[in-house]
Amino acid sequence: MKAGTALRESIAPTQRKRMEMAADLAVNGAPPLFPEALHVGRPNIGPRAQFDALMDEMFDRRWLSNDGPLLKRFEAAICQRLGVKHCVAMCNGTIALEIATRALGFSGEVIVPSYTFVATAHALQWQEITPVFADIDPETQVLDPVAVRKMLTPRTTGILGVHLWGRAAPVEALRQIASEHGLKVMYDASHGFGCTHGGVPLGNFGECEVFSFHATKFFNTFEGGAVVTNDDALADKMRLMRNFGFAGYDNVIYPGTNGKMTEVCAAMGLTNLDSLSQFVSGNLANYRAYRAAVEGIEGIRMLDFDAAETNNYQYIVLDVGSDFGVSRDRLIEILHAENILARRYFWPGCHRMEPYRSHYPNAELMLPNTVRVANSVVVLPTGSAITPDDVAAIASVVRCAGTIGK
Ligand code: T4K
Repeated sequence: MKAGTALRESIAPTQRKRMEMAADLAVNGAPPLFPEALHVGRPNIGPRAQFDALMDEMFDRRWLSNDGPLLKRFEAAICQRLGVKHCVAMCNGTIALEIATRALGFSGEVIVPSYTFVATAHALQWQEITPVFADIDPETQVLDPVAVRKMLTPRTTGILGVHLWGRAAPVEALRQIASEHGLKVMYDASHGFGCTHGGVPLGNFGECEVFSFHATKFFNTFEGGAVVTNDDALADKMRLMRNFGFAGYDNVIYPGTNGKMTEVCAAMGLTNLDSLSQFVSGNLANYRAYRAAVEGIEGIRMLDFDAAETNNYQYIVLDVGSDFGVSRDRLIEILHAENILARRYFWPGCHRMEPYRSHYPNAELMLPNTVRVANSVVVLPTGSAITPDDVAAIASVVRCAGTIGK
């Protein structure tokens, strides 16, 4: 299969139902616009023959895991692409976060956004480090440095910023806060593979950065993740931690865990790395199609990617304002009825998930922007399984939904 080929039998745009009035909507009894579900997070997959050739190599070699040759090639390829010194590949992004935060010596309290996937907070909580939630900037949807300053206490040891949607956290301001208070900063760059800040690839900021290579990410290794860093000692420590603390046969010098990436996953990574430019161009075409199609819909704002940076365009994020025709949640119901499985990422915010909801019942008082954004965001399908024609059809549902109640 060619990279980027759509898997779904698509209905010719001319045969699709017209979306002109409320009666055209599936929630009102009309047939759904799409016969099969359109997902957010359909994997981008490179050429199967390339992957198969690597699998043949692997089976012939009978080397399946534990620092195998494909893993080494994969780590070297990541370093080269990002311009970082070290890549420590892992079995998933969550374990990579746990290992990175532990290797940095985080303890006590660490400041994180609440508006992120829950794994960012859980990676800390799992190690009995307290995630302290700071508010976001409502425009960029990443940490607000002013809010970060408000959450500092004598127990704060670090800041874990998130490059949400592939948009860089305010790295310069966070560096400044960290240096004033003797803190360490690292980033959850799970959404940011292939994106830059000031022309520098994400992966080069803070003490280290963590990527998720989960199936739903712009770049995937089935499951997988990595910590990248320019710090030699930190990389050595994380390599030990990833492999039970083994420093050679029978010699354990550290309390480690099992964070290893398999050869199968490394092979998927090597395959997909070669197709990244096709994945980006598909995403970019969809992003432009969405921009054009939602333009002028009252109450809908689509998040921009900064054209001065390199972006992966993996997330299509709409902000549904109070002047839109229906509520955000009703829009989601309308889209789902059409087989468009839009998501409310990252509703309701980590602070309203357990155990944080019970630990900090009043957290919301410090998180007004998080609450507003989490209540108004809709993430729409894109990626190599979606075409610009699909995008136009999806946007026609949003436009039609907006006319209800007006
Ligand atoms: N930090 C951040 C900021 C993250 O976003 C994530 C992961 C992490 C840390 C942790 O990294 P990992 O430990 O996961 O490497 C998904 C993913 O499971 C999760 O990896 C991801 N973030 C999060 C944003 O999304 P769900 O609960 O939304 O997954 P699910 O099963 O609903 O899948 C999403 C859609 O993708 C489905 O509608 C179907 C489609 N899909 C999914 C898979 C797995 C496919 O079409 N094919 C597939 O193989 O969490």
